[in-house]
Amino acid sequence: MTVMVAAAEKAAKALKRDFGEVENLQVSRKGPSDYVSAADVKTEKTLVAELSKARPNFGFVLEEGGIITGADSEHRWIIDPIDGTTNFLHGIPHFAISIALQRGTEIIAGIVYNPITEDWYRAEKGTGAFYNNHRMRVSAHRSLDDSVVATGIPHKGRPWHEEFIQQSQRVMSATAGIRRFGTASLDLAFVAVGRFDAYWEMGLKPWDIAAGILLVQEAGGFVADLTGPGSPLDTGNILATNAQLQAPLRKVILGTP
Ligand code: LIP
Repeated sequence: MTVMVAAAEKAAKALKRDFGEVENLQVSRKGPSDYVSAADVKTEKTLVAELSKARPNFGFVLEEGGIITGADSEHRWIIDPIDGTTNFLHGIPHFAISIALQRGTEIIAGIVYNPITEDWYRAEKGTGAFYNNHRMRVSAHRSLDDSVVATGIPHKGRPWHEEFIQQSQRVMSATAGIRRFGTASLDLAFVAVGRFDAYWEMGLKPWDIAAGILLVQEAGGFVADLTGPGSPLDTGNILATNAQLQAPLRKVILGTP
């Protein structure tokens, strides 16, 4: 945990400066997109360098750099340097550095850090989850009527458009509201801290959700694949809820009896 936090802190310094610059670039004709891709790569490089210094043998699964196999084949870091890139690109201060540590197939530690609000969400397997220095618990809402449910909306170039429309139509008539904030790792962190009662999305990558999955589990919630028995880390389709809503919400999303 110390190693992960130190790496994220180091990478966040430059990322904050880059975000300030992106806000200025919004009004320029060329726009900030090349600049943001460079910030993504630079942040990832800092994280890889810092984590490698502390744990030279661990491997990596990286959003930008792909898979790096380590001498220690048991351990690998799963990293999204800027989760919520579209928010970052548009000057919306809701994005995060997400780092998970996997041992074998199990996620054993994770952090999600929003460098703008300076909020930390952290968990280690078996020892609970923390929001800054407070212990996190998922919400206690038992009924879908009272529940606020987060999701991700597929966009141009992504599959599942038709399915999402059907799903959200069912969810909107069964719950207190749907939210789309644009950063999967923070959506999961918000479930863990009890702000959202649940979150579902399809077509995600392991680096979007690896750390967030552990946050929800260690905060007393449930995470599963949306449709089948597989792991959302493999399928990319996720349903994360508090302790009560997993089965009823799944039925509503999928429209099953
Ligand atoms: C993004 C997610 C977001 C999801 C997007 C995308 P990126 O990750 O966090 O919530 O809806 O489709 O995958 O690309 O910004 O790291």
